[in-house]
Amino acid sequence: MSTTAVFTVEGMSCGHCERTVTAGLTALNGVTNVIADAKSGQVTVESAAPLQDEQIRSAVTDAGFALVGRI
Ligand SMILES: [Cu+2]
Repeated sequence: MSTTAVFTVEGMSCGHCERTVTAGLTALNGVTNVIADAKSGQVTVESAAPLQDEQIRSAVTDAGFALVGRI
């Protein structure tokens, strides 16, 4: 069973930012799909099992952006 969670991320301004966030989150164990949208600041993360918000937060931080929260 897969899980989908949507987060707000601060600081994405273009397609490059979207790709950076997507790559960082895709690298997390269990993540099967990531959709990052700079315009809305929303990032949709699909995973095989629910992920801890802190895992998402550190991946987003490592990519150079700031996690605002889960929608
Ligand atoms: Cu950018």
